[in-house]
Amino acid sequence: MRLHLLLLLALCGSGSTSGALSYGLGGSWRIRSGNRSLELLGTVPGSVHTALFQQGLIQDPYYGFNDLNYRWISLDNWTYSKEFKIPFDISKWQVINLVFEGVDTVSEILLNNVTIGKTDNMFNKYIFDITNVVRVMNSIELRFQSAVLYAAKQSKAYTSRQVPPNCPPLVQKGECHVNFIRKEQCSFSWDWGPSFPTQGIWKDVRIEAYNICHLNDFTFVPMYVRRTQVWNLEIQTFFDVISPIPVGGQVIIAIPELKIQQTNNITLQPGARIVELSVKIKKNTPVETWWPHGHGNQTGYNMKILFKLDKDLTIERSAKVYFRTVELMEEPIKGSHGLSFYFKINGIPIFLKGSNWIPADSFQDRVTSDLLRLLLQSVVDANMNVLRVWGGGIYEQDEFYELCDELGIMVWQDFMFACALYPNEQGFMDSVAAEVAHQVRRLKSHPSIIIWSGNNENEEALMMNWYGIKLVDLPVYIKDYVALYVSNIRAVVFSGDKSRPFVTSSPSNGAKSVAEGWVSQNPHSRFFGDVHFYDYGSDCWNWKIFPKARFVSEYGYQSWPSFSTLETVSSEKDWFYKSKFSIHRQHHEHGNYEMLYQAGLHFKLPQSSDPLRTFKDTIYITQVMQAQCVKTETEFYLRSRSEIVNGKGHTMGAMYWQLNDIWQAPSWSSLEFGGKWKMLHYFARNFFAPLLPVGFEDQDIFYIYGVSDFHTESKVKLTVRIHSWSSLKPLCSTVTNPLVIKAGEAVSLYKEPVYKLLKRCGNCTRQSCVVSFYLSMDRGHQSPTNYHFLSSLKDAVGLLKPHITASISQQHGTFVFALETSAVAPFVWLDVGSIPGRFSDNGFLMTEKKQTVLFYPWKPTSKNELKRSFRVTSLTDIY
Ligand code: BMA
Repeated sequence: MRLHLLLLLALCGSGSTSGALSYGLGGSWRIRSGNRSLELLGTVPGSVHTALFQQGLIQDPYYGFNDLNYRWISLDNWTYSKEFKIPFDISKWQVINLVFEGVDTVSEILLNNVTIGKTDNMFNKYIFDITNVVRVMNSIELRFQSAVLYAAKQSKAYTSRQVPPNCPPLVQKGECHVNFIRKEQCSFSWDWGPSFPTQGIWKDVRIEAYNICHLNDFTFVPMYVRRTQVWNLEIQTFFDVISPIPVGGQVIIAIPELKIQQTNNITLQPGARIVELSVKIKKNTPVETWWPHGHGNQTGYNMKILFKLDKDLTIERSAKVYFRTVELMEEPIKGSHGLSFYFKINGIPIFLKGSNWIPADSFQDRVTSDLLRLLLQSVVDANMNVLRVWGGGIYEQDEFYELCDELGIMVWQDFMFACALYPNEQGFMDSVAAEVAHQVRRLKSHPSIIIWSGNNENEEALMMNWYGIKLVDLPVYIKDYVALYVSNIRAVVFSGDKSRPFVTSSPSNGAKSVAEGWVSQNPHSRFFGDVHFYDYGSDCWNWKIFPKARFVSEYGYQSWPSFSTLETVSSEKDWFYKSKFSIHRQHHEHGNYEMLYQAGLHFKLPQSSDPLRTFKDTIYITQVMQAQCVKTETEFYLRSRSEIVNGKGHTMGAMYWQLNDIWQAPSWSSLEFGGKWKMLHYFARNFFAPLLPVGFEDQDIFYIYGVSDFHTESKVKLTVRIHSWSSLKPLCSTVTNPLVIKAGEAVSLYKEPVYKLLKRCGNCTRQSCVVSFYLSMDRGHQSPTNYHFLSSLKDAVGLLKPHITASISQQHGTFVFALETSAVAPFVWLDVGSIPGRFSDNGFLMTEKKQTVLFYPWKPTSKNELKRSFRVTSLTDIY
């Protein structure tokens, strides 16, 4: 019996494969608990939890405290089984394989009572040769072991040394030893997520039958040869040739839009064969490159590849090819020690703006195409161009990357290792090697992926000694680290894909970490590589607390999701900030306290006598705080891109933690579970705009920088206005002469001592006034209007309680909210409860009497429905 671990690529597209048959085994399966007390039907792909829920045997696992109530599910050993009839004549096929795209996680697989294989890595693909076992009528069984019990057993059996952390912090209410199992690391709980260590067949399963030979995988990477200015499309095809004699024939590769048609003769020798093909695209061919969102189009070309082989065997595949180059630039910087750390796409330096992606659900079978599209569309709608697929989750499904290709979202792809040390025994290492080879082969044809990264924060964990390892033991742990991420993962990556950069960890010092033996004494150096930065204790309105680093791949603040999202998993008794429920959903130590502490630095905290009102107002103020904190921090990074101060700066990436949520709970996300935009996401849409004015103070001098992502120089005029909190008429307004912002730069456009500014605008004080400003360009392009607070809003003088009304009308698929306010209103928040959709802007500072905002529904709705759910809140409403 043969066992292949790393075959096939799902990008293959829609090609027909004569000479081979594929028969899906998804759909309905039987599931039973260890002692057979529970037997039910479940869907494949899926998990035991979803099956139990669908059959009405448990409640919504996300409701209330059900993560704890249902712990028994993951401690049991479940069995999946099915009877099936083969719908073709098995005697006509030389090889019949059983193919699992993904098994979660530890199982023994029996076909007709014969063990055909075992699985222990949910990120692997498993192919079992069942030619000698399969019959017309079959029974298949997958006997799962509890992932939690398996991990504990593995950890116990590993006697060479401790592999910390043993267990997550208690506040996470999670399971232990997740680093001993190749499974979604956050499924044992995280500081934003519940513990649901699932079991099941989580991806497609099918039977494949073939004669002569079979094309398992097909990958392609366009490489640009700068010297000759020619694109070279490198294609790899992976065959299983079962014919005892060589198979000859031709391969025809066609990209009609580029007028390419190339024919090669090939001979496939018996065995597992990789055929490498190369298509040289002539210098004068008008190839349009793929660009990140905001920098150009995402042009792709349809490609067909057709094998015409002996004995009339034809194999055809089609795919979309995108052309782009990526370079990670680590070079000396004038005026600084250290190295740069930034990306060039198609030769142009690109500031990476975006966020970090976590799994969109604990139960992956619930992550539909619609949900993925909605979340990823929200990424580009917020003017982001990058996501990091974070190493504590999963390698995402194919559709995720296809959408990123299509939308122009660059992907920083971690390998799935996070916040832990890992064992180094051979079995584990082999499993990882197979996993990495499979994932690289599956994903490498996507232009969206611009970098591979070995792990999340494990260099930092080791070198900053998170786990209290004795100094004498450090060398052996470093040796393990290098063995896993360098000798193993990095080597496997480069043997499969040399077209993009690899870093061992995020954060790391990049080339400097390499030079220091792959681990740096201080992995979050401001002078090298990327950094992660969190500080909940300092005042986030003070930009001086933030690192002027080369690249910031994680930073953030928590907030609570909206009431309409929480309402679906809680009841009235839960609706106050210190309820058992509110404490239970918070997985970050002191998180609920920290949010109020940070909010309290600049805002009055809610004080209504109605507890429900106070709860809703508290949710609101945490969102205001988060949005304002992340705005201040991001703007600092954005404006640091073109300058070096004391050797620091040249910042070229700002990716806040975290984009999305796995359930309904407080977290760092800007999108709630299900996709509703928090205030932060609306803010991101503004602060990531391609043209942005950034205001800040240094030693009582007020500055405005202009930040541009355009590829050409911009001539802009800057309008600066001072408003009194107590009046809807600006106190004064100035417009500058045209100023120049060079392509892709941040430059100081305006500078004035605060006292002068206030004096100029008569009777103004820091407490009574606020500054707003925007940039305008010749052909009507205008930046978002930004603002700068001159004092904490809890000290603001003259703020009135505004009366804000909205009249709603419908224009085709969109709804127009015509707003009118009686007074200046900060942080105006429009909410339509659980009606899916988003506004064109939200959480804004309203300084004019009238403002029009659009609502884009994600599902059909009506004016009346919107009217019924609509609520507007602004800052003083909570006082
Ligand atoms: C970083 C991430 C995650 C975590 C986040 C917030 O360390 O990599 O592990 O969820 O911070 O604490």
